[in-house]
Amino acid sequence: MSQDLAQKTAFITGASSGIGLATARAFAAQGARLILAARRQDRLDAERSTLTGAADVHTLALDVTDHAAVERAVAALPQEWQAIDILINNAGLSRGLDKVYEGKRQDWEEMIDTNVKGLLYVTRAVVPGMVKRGQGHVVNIGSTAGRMTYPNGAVYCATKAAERSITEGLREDLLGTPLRVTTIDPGMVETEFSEVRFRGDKQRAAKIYENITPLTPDDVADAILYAVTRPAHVNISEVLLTPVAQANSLLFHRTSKDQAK
Ligand code: NDP
Ligand code: 8X3
Repeated sequence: MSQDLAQKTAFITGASSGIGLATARAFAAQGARLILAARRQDRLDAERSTLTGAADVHTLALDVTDHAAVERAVAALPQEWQAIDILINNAGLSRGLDKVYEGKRQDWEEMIDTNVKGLLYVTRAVVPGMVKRGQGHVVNIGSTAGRMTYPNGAVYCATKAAERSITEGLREDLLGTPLRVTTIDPGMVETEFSEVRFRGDKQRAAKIYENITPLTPDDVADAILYAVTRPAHVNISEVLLTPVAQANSLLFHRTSKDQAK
């Protein structure tokens, strides 16, 4: 029997934009209860009206890089929000496209603190409760970048390779419990990702998605929905999805010769 999300409680990090927001909407349509976290709580609250069908919504201003804040926020959840069934570790970012020997330390730290340490902090705060209750599903958002490194992207790619290892290790560590662990690894998805990478340079960001049809955040949300609604004995370990015009981290087919990367 496939799993029903109605009244299930899902905690989604990075829900103020892109894949996280699309996932919140997809889960809402299935009647889920949503804990939505991001640094921009105003954005989360502004999106409430788009979460059609959600059984209930709780928003949290949370910076996943702040381990004390993560622990506090999870411990302080109101009683009726404490039993988290599904954790979507989606919060993440890239900064810059630079050669390793020319990269900026601040960019490296931000990517590693968010994509690796932030994922660990949230997992550490949420998963013990799942183990205690004997129920839970952790979905981590990886990337094609974690499977093949591209030039000028070594540190971002390394954070997604770390996500892959951590997901694998978590699955091993939870063996013998009913918990499930999945990594969803998208290729190019049009979100605010590139605008964040290029620190607000919209023109440079737009070039990434030129002459190619990228994935949409809804495409990724659909894959997440598939993974979490399989029967309880089925673990979807990994989903790798790319636009048809992308073979891997390095190979894209653009309708013009302009290569953005
Ligand atoms: P967006 O920039 O649209 O969304 C990123 C989200 O992460 C935002 O909601 C942002 O919220 C949140 N976030 C960033 N830093 C923090 C933080 N320190 N604490 C809490 N929340 C944070 O990008 P995407 O939707 O594309 O990215 C989502 C995930 O998907 C990331 O892990 C990314 O690496 C991954 N991914 C993206 C791909 C793409 O091509 N777009 C492809 C493969 C994977 P706020 O700023 O409000 O805190
Ligand atoms: C995001 C996709 O190719 O920009 O993980 O790294 S890519």
